[in-house]
Amino acid sequence: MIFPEDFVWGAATASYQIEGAVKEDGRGQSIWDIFSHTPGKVADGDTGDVACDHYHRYRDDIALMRELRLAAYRFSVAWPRIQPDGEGEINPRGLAFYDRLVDELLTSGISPYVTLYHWDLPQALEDRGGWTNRDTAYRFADYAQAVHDKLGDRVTDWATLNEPWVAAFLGYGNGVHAPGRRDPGEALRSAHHLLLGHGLAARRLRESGAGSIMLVVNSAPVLTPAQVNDPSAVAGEADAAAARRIHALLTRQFLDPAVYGTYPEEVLAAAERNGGTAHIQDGDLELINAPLDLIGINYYNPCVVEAGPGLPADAAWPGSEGVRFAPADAPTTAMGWPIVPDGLSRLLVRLSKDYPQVGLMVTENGAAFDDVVEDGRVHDDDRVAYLDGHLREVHRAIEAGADLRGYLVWSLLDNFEWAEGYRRRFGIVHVDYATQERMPKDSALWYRDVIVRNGL
Ligand code: PNW
Repeated sequence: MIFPEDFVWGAATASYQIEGAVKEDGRGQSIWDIFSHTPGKVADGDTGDVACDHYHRYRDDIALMRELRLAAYRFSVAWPRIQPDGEGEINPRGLAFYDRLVDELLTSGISPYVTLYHWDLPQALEDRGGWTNRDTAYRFADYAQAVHDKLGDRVTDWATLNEPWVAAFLGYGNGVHAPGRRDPGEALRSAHHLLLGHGLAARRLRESGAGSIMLVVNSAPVLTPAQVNDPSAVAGEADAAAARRIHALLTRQFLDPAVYGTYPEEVLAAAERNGGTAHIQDGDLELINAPLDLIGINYYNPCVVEAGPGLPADAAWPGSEGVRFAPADAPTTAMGWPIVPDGLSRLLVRLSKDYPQVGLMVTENGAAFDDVVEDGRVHDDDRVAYLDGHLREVHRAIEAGADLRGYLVWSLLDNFEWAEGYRRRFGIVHVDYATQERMPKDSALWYRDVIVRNGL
């Protein structure tokens, strides 16, 4: 099973999950500093204060990436390092870290993929409403411009937002993520302002000569329970309608505005039921519809739903009234997430049909398992099987015609898994948090061989 010659192999991380050094070189506070230090919000009271100490160990981590033969490394920039208060003066010491990081990657022959927003909003902006405030979108575009001004001579691949669905609906809908607000209307408004920020930033990046611009979404095929193990199962009309609505809320809510400048009617109806659509101003959709080179897909598991007459909306899914979220008949990871590898090919083929003018890249895929260190090794056969199964589906999607440019595993390192803290390990490299020692798991060595062979 050989992949296209120019297929990009790599790994991904995010600033707050790995950097630590939260008080260093003039970094301001982010919503995740405040949230993780609020008792009860993160498992075991974990915080990103130290995390993987990547801020100090980035050289060693890049040496490791090189040993693993990664061609690409996707990381995110911490906005509060660049603008401690989210606006105005640029903090040169914060920007200098990413400058060093990019130089070290390039010296090592690894292409940097820069994500501008992976959820660490400056707390000063949250104090003024965060993403519920339209102004945050404009502040984001200014920040994006500042980062591009510094790194744009060496970085060609840019992503504006990581997973605006999670940022809006877990941050402002069910409150499981920072800033921990719980209001369906605010969540929908935040989603729109995130999109506006994407459009404004994408335009600024384009005008500044950015090589490639990407929007990264968490996406999933939305299936009925019977379709999990039988893709050809035909759903009844009520179940099919539930699945269509959830697909609109999860994926089309972001990709239709970005690619076509339109909102699905399901999203507008959800807004109408939760405070109205006044936040969607004339001209916004035109701004959001900025030319896009790539859609980044983060895939972990399918979304399984059926009709649930009379059920209220789930807090993370405003607009999901009358839908039941069902378990999947499949084995699960340590996150409790079902393992359905062919969900990835089903998703990629569908997106390549729905958005044919934009290329695709798998920007995250991976799994947390309860790793055991034995004689200084982690024999994570379960993770190898997960990655192998999903890569076969990536290959299948390419054969079926999907314009898929690359695959980035989540994650390079075990790291701060948001509300789950450090107890969930997604890395292909094990991190001993007491010593900060890194050790490639069997999955890392396996992945290196896949990269070297350019196939399975
Ligand atoms: C993604 N959900 O998060 C993020 O981009 C990563 O930072 C994260 O570590 C990784 O996936 C694993 O969780 C998600 O509840 C978090 O649907 C939650 C969901 C999806 C993605």
